[in-house]
Amino acid sequence: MNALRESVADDVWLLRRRAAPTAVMLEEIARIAADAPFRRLRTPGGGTMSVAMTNCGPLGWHSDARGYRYVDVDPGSGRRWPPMPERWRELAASAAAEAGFPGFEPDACLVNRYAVGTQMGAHRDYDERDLRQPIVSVSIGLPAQFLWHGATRGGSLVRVELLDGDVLVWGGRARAGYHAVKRIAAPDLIASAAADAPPTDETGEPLRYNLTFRRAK
Ligand code: MD3
Ligand code: FE
Repeated sequence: MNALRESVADDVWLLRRRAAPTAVMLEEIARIAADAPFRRLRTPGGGTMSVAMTNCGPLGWHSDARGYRYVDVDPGSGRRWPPMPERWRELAASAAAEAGFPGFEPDACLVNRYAVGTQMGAHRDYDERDLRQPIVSVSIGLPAQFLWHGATRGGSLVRVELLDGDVLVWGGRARAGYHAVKRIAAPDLIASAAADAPPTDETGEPLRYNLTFRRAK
């Protein structure tokens, strides 16, 4: 069992292509974004994130001048976040179970959209109430270099290339670890000939999406 489960670090598991094919998920992302559009959030420090975000599920992650938090309505519209597709919830729960975290019931799914040149700096996810719950991440579209630092921001670095359909699960000792996504590179002609064409924005620019499933409350 679990021939496709790779250990990246203690309590960090990579399930290669576990979410492939991702075409249907792209349709679901488009449906979510039609209701709760992608937006670049402000940080408490006064910056603006390069990654655009939206959410689905009962709770959504939000950031503005007041800080980071989970909210049950989209501050952009005043309406509840769109529902989490049942298939997504099942995928997240079964991936968590395969990585050794049974009983995962996500109540939030943050959808990140990366254009070429965007990145996510080193950070920890600790806005969730119960840090014994894992996080499940699904990568879609352009490849990304994911950096795992562990307990400290400058800690021992593990680099993982995340490809379309890859699922990563963190929990236990890894749950509060620092991690980052390196600046997304323009598609490599040779590598992209071997992969499915990446999703694109309205102007034809290639994209990466990442879904992170969390138990926030
Ligand atoms: C590791 N997203 O949204 S996967 C994020 O690819 C985020 O968009 C990245 O980091 C992305 O916060 C990386 C998700 C992830 C989420 C939580 C973690 C990795 C984690 C918590 C602890 C360790
Ligand atoms: Fe994160």
